[in-house]
Amino acid sequence: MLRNTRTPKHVCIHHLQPLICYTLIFSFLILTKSNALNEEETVGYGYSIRSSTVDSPGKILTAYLQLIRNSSVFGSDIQLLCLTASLETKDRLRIKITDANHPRWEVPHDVTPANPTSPSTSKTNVNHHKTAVSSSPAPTQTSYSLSKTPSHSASPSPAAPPAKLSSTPFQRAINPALTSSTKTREHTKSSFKLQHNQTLTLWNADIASANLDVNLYGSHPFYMDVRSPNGTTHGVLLLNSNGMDVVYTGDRITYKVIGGILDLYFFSGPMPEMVMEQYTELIGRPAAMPYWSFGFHQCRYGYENVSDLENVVAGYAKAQIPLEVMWTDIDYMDGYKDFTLDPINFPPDKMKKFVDALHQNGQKYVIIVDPGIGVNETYGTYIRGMQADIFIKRNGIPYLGQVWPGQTYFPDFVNPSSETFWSNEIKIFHEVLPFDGLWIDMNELSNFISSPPNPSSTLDDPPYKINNAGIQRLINEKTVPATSLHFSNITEYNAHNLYGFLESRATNAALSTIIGKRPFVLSRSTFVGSGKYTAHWTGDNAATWDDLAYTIPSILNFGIFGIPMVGADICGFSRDTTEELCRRWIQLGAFYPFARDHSEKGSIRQELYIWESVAASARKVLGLRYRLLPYLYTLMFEAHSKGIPIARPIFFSFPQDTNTYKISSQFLLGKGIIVSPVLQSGAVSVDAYFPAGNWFDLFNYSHSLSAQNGKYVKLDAPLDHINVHVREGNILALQGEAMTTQSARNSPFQLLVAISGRENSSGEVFVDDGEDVKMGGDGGKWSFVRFNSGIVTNKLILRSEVLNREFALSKKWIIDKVTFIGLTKSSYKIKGCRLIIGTESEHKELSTRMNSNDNGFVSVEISELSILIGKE
Ligand code: MIG
Repeated sequence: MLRNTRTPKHVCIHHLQPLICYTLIFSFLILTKSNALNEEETVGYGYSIRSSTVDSPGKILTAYLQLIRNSSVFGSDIQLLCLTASLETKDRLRIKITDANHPRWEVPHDVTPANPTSPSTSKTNVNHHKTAVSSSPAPTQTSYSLSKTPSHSASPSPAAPPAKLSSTPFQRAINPALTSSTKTREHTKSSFKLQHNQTLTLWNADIASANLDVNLYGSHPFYMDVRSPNGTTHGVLLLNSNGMDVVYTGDRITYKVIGGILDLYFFSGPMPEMVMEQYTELIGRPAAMPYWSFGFHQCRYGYENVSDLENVVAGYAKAQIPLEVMWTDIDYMDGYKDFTLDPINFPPDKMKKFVDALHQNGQKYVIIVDPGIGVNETYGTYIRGMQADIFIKRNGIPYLGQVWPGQTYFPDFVNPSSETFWSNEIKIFHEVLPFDGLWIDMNELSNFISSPPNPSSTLDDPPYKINNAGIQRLINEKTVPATSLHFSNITEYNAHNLYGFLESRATNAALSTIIGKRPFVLSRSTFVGSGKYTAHWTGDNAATWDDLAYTIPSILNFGIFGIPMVGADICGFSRDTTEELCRRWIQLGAFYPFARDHSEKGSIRQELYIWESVAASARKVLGLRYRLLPYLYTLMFEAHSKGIPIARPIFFSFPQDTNTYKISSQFLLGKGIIVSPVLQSGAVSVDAYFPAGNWFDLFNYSHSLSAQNGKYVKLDAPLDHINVHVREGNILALQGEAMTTQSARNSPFQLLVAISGRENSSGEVFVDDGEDVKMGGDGGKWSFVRFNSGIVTNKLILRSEVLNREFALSKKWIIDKVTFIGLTKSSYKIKGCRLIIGTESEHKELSTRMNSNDNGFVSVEISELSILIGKE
């Protein structure tokens, strides 16, 4: 691939973007037809600028690009392209390139609103979007180079020579001089940072996440780019739902997209958290999750009957391990048909009694449903689906696939009538069994059979073969064929990657109406914006030490994709786990945002009480998790209002510490808690990285470590211990340990104040009833408290500011203990503490206890307090 020989035209859009100038260098509009072509052969292809205008006072640039020369590779070329570059907000630049004369498939506006002004929860249906759809694979390819230069740079530095591009309908190279870059796609990877020279394929597929480096269940063509030395961060989304290969070589990214348009969004940051705010402003803020969903979940594929379920619940109670949610996989169904109960093993009366008992105990129940509806003339759901005519079609009749129930039809969630159908089925079944949430699996779509391509179309077997399943598997394999049709003749070819998104949306809407509370949906397949409706688990991992380690990058990725409620199957899904692995896995899994133990049918049982050593670890780590529930829930609120993930890569809080960029074995919860798990068999210590600051062990406040500039520390990690530290400068609101989140919420709050020598400490807590459909917002029943602490003239001060205090006061929550850690003896003398939260009259009978530890830090505990939360 070559630069064309015309005089380069630099179109610098610095009048559009005051801070950063994204410079499009059109000299790089080049031919890219085929990597089979050598340099001479490619000379003279590509596009040239025919005209360009800037309007709406410097906000929109429009350019028409004329094809220079036709090429026969992949069919005919688009003759004229229209490029628009617009500054949609002060920190979002959109560059859209499409066929100037013929409409092409675009991701519908109700999936990702084109110009959202605020977090979008409003929804219309896909079909309201009338963009006509081109049914042929995109026949044109372009490439350009993008460089980030200071806004006043007169002559942008020439981009590095583009990497050789393989032939593809639509492709472009971006050269953002990547220093460090995090993900685009759902792929299991050993590292969080993107490695050089790899192809990331996006085509949603039922491929177990135990497989490295192949396309999995979801598609997220988004990456975050963090640059040393300052940690300046930006994000880039290619909003496109078609199949694609994304090739990353280290200095450039090439998108090889087999349909749709090129619709790029650049989010200017410049901090990671700001990129998340900007990204989720466009794609939608993550859904609020109910308080109970932060408890511990137990699932298994292969529970045999109701008494099996009852015994598991009893096993947890007996072992005194918290169990919040019991789950059931497809085993409960009659012949694997959705919305039915196996009359022998899971009969309705016994099941109802079981669920009622869970509810009486403050516990919850979640069941699985698959999209495929069994073709069976005596099955109500099937009959109603046929009557409503909502199944995906091929050749004019419903497409016949095969999944668990045997022959199946698939509801077409593009069709608004499908939402009505689906909601009605959920409602009918909820009357039989009052479940609390739904788990939607197999929605890639997964199909046990592969239908042959339709010979009269190129869609089922397009000329450019994306690297599906790592072997350029036909895109038709094990899914619904690409020539199938959705509502208003939208092809599966275009809508394939949206299926899980659309099913999540329909399921979320149904649950909020039917249950009338905040919905809990767990979806396997996701797309850009799925976080608005669903939580996610990372799918079928295996019970191996490698898989344990991979869960960290996978979970961090989903936070960045705007799906903060994410977890991996604790103790491993497939294969037999071991006592040691399961023990280490619950130690880590207790700090996943979504914590669920799940295993495959036929594998050995792995409930946490099976081994005494695992049970002991579970009590310890879930004890800490439950104490942290107010903190986790406050992070949920932050995610819901700003899009910032719950579990974060370390660079989120320390973007200037370049050592953090490559870390895939530790992560942050919020801004101040670092989790440093053991990921190797037999290990009893861990080499953990600590960015600058004083860090305090959350299990034992008297231990601490000090990293002046950021350093690796070898920490003891005996078999019963995981290292979890809080950094100086943070205040955590904690509650007591309990067997359910409901009883934990009734215990008094305690504050942990990690005093810092360099800054005031701060922390916040959001409280509401935990299940109102809405979280926060106007007139809502919630309170928000911000705590601040510091040392002023030898006095230790703690203050709070409360928003909407009526709600907290009505609950009569109190703080009964405040612990300060990190006071240094040398710098001042402690003569008792003056504690101010609201009025001083609140500190009547204080009992204080002072401890000092080996590192010279002092901790002070003030107990027997009864400070009302919300009182000023
Ligand atoms: O074909 O429902 O990823 O969690 O246990 C397998 C059975 C279907 C795949 C899910 C897994 C679940 C399993 N499902």
